[in-house]
Amino acid sequence: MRKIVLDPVTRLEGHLKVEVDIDGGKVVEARAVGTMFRGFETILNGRDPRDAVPITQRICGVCPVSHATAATLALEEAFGIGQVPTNGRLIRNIVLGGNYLQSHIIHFYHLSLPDYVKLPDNPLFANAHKGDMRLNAAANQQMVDHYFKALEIRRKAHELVAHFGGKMPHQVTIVPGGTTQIPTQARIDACKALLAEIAAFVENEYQSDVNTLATAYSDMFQTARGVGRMLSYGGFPLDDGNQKFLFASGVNADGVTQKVDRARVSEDVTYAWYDKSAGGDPLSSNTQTSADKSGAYTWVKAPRYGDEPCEVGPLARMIISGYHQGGISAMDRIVARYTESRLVARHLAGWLDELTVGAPVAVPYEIPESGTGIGMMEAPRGALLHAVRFSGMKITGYQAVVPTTWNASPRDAKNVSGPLEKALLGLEVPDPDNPLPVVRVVHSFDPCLACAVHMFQTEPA
Ligand code: NFE
Ligand code: MG
Repeated sequence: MRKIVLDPVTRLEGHLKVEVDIDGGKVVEARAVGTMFRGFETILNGRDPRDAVPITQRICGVCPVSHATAATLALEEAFGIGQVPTNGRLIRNIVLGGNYLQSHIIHFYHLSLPDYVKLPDNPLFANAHKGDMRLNAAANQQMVDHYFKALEIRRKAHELVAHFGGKMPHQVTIVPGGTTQIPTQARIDACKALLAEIAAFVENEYQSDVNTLATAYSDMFQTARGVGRMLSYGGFPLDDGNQKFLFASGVNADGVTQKVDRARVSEDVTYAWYDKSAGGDPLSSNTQTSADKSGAYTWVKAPRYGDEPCEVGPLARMIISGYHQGGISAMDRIVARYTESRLVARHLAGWLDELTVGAPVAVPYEIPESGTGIGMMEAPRGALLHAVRFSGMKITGYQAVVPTTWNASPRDAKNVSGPLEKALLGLEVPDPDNPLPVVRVVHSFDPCLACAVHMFQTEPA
């Protein structure tokens, strides 16, 4: 038996530690460990409910749009705001869509490719992985060229977002009632020009690079199935009445999709460093820590639907929406992220066309003295829920149940693992001195621990 500790295992986004025990060339035990406590939910207590929109964005520099949106939706429910104007809906889709594209491009090219491609002999890549790099020299070089081009394209996606959302990573225009940015023809034209370049990259380079990777590493279609239960809250409204969404909502297992009942979403804290009161329904739970709790091993709570762990993210969305032909595996996650990027790029063009120059983007509203609300949406990494309660115009409780919290969830009261832990169990690791297969599986989920643990503690827990 050999214990391997990868810490951190994520390239950019936060601090995920993964521990695996390997016996007979296979993973027999896996633990996903969130090593940071951040306490955003605690920071919100006592503040004006509207502060949730700017403050929760700071949870993460990769997906601030999603936290702004989820907070906004939660407040809209609490404030009794119904429909936002067409322009408001479209601008939210455009800002989120641009953010999806930058997020998926950075995942494929900058967070994943280094697991599969030999990077240049350059001090920047001095710690790159070795071994099992299967592409021939020409294919490898093309991927490396696209690694650098993707940095440019990703910058353009940020620019697109900035036109209607504000400069990344601070989206200042998403507010309860709609948005604050009234469309001008100049901004629409600028976004269209940026989108043309981004979409061409997605349809050409990204598509062919995903195919190349999927062909060379086709065995990755047989690995890392995880829990097999997929969850999506639904994303990108296509009409003003919120009847039609680009991504459907649903819970899917064994080929059957059921409607999502938000009352069934809860968090378990049996193995997380929190007090019992921090578990349960996000509308009534809290973020009370318990750093000395025996048996606990992570700052990540364990979200459950009913009693079940669920995988969230592009693969879940593509399966539930009927866009994914394959199965559930590490490579299916990479392919689904591409499928989704193409869909979003194509729809972005339509949303830009649908905007009406000068037309309203928001509706006025009154703020009640007290209330509760839940906002549910799809962030690039999956299903995101914010729950707010306030009275006397002060927040009395705020909970965020975040995509990576679902995917990197620890065991629950029934000792059942979350998707990432489960995906690692049974994985073949022929050379324990080079646990590259483990890294590939972890990265297929595109984990973001900044989001998942949403105060940095300078002393070890
Ligand atoms: Ni920090 Fe995030 C996304 C959210 S994931 S990237 O997408 O919400 O846990
Ligand atoms: Mg939380």
